[in-house]
Amino acid sequence: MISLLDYGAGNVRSVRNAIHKLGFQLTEITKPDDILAAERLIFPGVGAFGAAMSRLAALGYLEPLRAYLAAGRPFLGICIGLQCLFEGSDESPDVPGLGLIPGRIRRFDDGRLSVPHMGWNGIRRERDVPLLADYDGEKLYFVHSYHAEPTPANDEWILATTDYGVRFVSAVQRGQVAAVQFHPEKSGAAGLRLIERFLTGDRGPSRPSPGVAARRASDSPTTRFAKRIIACLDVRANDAGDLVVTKGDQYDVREAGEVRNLGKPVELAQRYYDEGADEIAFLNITGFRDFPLADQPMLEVLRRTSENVFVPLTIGGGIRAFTDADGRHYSALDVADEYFRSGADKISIGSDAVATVEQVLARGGPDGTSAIEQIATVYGNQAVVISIDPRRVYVDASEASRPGVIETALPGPGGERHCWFQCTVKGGREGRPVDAVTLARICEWLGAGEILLNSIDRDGTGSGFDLELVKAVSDAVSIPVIASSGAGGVEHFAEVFARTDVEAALAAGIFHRREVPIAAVKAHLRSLGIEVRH
Ligand code: 1PR
Repeated sequence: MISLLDYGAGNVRSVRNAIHKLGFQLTEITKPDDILAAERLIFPGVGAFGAAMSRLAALGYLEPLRAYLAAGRPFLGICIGLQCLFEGSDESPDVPGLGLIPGRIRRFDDGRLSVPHMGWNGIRRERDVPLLADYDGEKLYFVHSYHAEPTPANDEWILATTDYGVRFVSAVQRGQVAAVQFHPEKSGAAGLRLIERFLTGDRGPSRPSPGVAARRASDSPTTRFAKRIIACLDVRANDAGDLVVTKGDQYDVREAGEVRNLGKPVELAQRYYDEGADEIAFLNITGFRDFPLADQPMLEVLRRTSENVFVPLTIGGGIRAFTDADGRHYSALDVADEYFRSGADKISIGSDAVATVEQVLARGGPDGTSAIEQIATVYGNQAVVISIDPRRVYVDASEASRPGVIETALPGPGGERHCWFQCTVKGGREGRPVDAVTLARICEWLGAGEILLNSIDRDGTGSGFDLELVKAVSDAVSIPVIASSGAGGVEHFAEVFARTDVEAALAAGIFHRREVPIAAVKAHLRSLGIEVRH
């Protein structure tokens, strides 16, 4: 029997789904005594170090957990579940960790690389153990801003390390107590194999193990972080009321009066998982007008997808405060809670982020009540994506010095050589005064962990990403940016990665219409020496 230590701070649905998919039964830890009664304990930590430790203390879990670990009983910590085993973390300097492993958790602060470290990276095995016996050099999914440092004092614990500006600890084990910094439940087949190894116990390698010296030689000397390829599903009900994946041309999803229907959301997501998408995003594109918690089919799509798709899932649309017909008030956090409970790993905020930034600018600062701040506090910055829907607005040279205005190589209809990128809300229907660069900067400051950067001008055109827009935004922030809108062929992905610093590129139409397979995009990037996940 597997016991799951869910301290109620984040989404652990994907861990549950992975365990069920592997055919195991699961019980939940609901009281301190359950910890010592567990046969195998999984601790998927989510959110911040301090919040996790405080929550464990408040629930009375700390002492039984210490006793369980001290007895060396089977344990698998994931992400914060690894970090809590150390003595403390710079994330919450006053909160002690469990202190099982010597050393502190530090922030990534290389200054050049995006933080969080979000995406697919390798691991370099430092020890030959059954837990990693099936690992075959695949990349695994990481998402964290803090990392454990390898030191001589914790050397005997270190199973694997990973490079991201610095070399950090990506897996530890001593006896039956193990923990990993990556998310095996989000790392595709490679991650599921690792979880299965833990669940079945140390039954020895299933295939011949070459031994640690040979392993070290076969693992690359430094691990390499991959650019991500994301498939995006714009979802809405068609006129018959069926939930369909649709796709617009510059956000117009109707063709001959009908909502374009490109397939069923769950089936399409499964196809993209099978074809090697690194992430899948669902955008509930009418969420801005329909209350998403009333949209049970959309939540069901998420639940069903997350049962079989083991890469990160992002969902956006309608994340904002809402009062229903009975006068009941829901905060944006309530809406996000429901999306996370249904299987989302990240939520994306569109229109509400624009309203927030306008308020911040008007007030001269944040007040802690925005959806971004509230959701980031509970679920961590990495769980909050800002989806921006900008449109080019051309201006003449007299406005060149206004904030957000760039000189463009693509002149406007009147020959204008300057433009700015105007944020829109409600699916592009309404333009707002704030520009995309300012929006991205302020959202990062408020605690967003990633930017999904669309372009209404390029959406559905197949003419390539708007490189000027992508560069302007990605140069302005240090969180990861996903370039979106306009991919028409493999060369457009190569171009956006070669000419800007974005970490991910997203496409919809070419994947839905089977014009360009995800594998072809990755093969092309690999041929150019751009690192991708196999
Ligand atoms: O404002 O928080 O309710 O969120 C609404 C969300 O729905 C936003 O993320 C917004 O981008 C999205 N959305 C609203 N209306 C549309 C529409 O198309 N009419 N879709 C829409 C945005 C853009 C991308 C698309 C890329 C790539 N679609 O999702 O997938 O442009 O397409 P391509 O590769 O085919 O060019 P809120």
